[in-house]
Amino acid sequence: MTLARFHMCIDGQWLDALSGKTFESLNPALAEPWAELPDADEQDVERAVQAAQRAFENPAWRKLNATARGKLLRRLGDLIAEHKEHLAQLESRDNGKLIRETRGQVGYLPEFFHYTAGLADKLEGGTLPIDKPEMFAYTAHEPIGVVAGIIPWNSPLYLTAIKLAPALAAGNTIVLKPSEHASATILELARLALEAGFPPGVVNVVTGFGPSTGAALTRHPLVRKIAFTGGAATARHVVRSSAENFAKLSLELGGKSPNIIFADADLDSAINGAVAGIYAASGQSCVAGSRLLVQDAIYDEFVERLIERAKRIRIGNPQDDASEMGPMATAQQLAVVEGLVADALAEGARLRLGGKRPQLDAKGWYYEPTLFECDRHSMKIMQEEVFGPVASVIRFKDEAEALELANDSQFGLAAGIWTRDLGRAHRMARDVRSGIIWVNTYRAVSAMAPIGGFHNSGYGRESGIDSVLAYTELKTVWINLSQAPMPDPFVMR
Ligand code: TXE
Repeated sequence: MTLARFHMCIDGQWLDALSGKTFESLNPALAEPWAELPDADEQDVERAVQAAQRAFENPAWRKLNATARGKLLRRLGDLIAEHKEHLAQLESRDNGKLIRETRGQVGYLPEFFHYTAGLADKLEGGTLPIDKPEMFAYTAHEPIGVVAGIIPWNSPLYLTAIKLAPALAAGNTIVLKPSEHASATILELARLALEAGFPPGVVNVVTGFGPSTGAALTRHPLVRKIAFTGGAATARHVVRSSAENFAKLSLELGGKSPNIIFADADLDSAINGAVAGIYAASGQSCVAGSRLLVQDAIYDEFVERLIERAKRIRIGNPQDDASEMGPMATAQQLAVVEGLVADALAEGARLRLGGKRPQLDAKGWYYEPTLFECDRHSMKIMQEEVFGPVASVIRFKDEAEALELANDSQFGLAAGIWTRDLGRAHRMARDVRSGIIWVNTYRAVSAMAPIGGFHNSGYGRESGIDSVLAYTELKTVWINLSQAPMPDPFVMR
């Protein structure tokens, strides 16, 4: 089979790596290569960052007013809408995500650009009610400079959009480093950005591996902000790099999110919510509701009905409209899932469903929907992120215990609360330590809604009205209105 051939986007040019090296991207549904991409090393990253720095200083971008930047973003959103089927197909082939899910995600993607476009010219500073009568002082938001966007493989377009749109709205330039497992759609996005009219060098994409391409980018002295989504181990490398260049950082690192089902919940909805939380996207979602906490009175019924529903999930080719669960995106991730399932069995968790690869004709990296019942919340399968279709369920007796279990985690990204009791919904929403709380729903996303986590789920927020501010520097300007001579230079004024 001939491989599709992609090039990197640096300074508006479509380039190979200077070394000429390439790597292959694999189709997870077939476990075979489908595309070949440049393997960027330090010198390619240098070219990309220099291009981004030049573009940052170039009046064609630097002097473009905020309203004009907003218009470019709006145009990019429109172009994404025009090309949505192509982007959805490409992402599904590259990372094995269901076509129905990539269509949904790409269909909504323009909203991130349109919403953020409207924020570009609303970054108002303020005049300060300064307590020194001879002074006038104000603040202004300015772009930071070159941004590095480090993107994982699970939802590349969405996770890029929530970095790219605010970075550009604020007037920065960016070098994106997509995952080595799923780069194709990010290159297409760069093509659309050029078509929309962003000057060359404003949006660059370097392709390659984390420890080489990614590390060269995050430690580069001209990089002023790093927006990272990925795993905690990698995040530690990124945090260390930022000790070199003092780049500002945002980290979104996944979690072990509790999905809490009270006895008074609408059970049909809660079961759908549990399935959406852990089996959608084969569990490869940062907000996966992988910890099911279920109240005693409905525990047995809930578990039996969840198993019955999960057994009917259609596993199959992600490009088939009828499929409900596709493969794991990478062979490595499948190995991670198998390792954690083995650990759970060894620790005494009761396997109620799945726990193995399905019998399919395809040789992709498929894994069955899996459910463990646990007696102890300290079990590894209750504490570690699996990033696969593996849920663990445990019972609780009352609200206080539900809260205690929910907060017994190193993470704090998301939580689901299923109840018809309004007061309880609000109490739990107040007391659960997570960045996102969903009440009687799960996995809802909006351009207007911030996402990000507490604790080891990272820091910083993406999306929402403040997201653009995270891509700005705040400047304070003092104007001396007095005509009097400068007073005593040795006294702070
Ligand atoms: O991601 P990595 P991996 C979690 C999930 C998964 C684990 C590891 O639990 O099992 O992370 O996944 C780039 N300097 N999430 O290994 O390594 C890399 O090339 C700079 C949660 O696939 O974090 C890719 O572009 N960059 C998550 C990006 O980092 C480096 C989504 C993410 O890869 C680098 C994915 C380095 N030294 C996995 N090393 C979420 N929060 O949604 C790697 N990279």
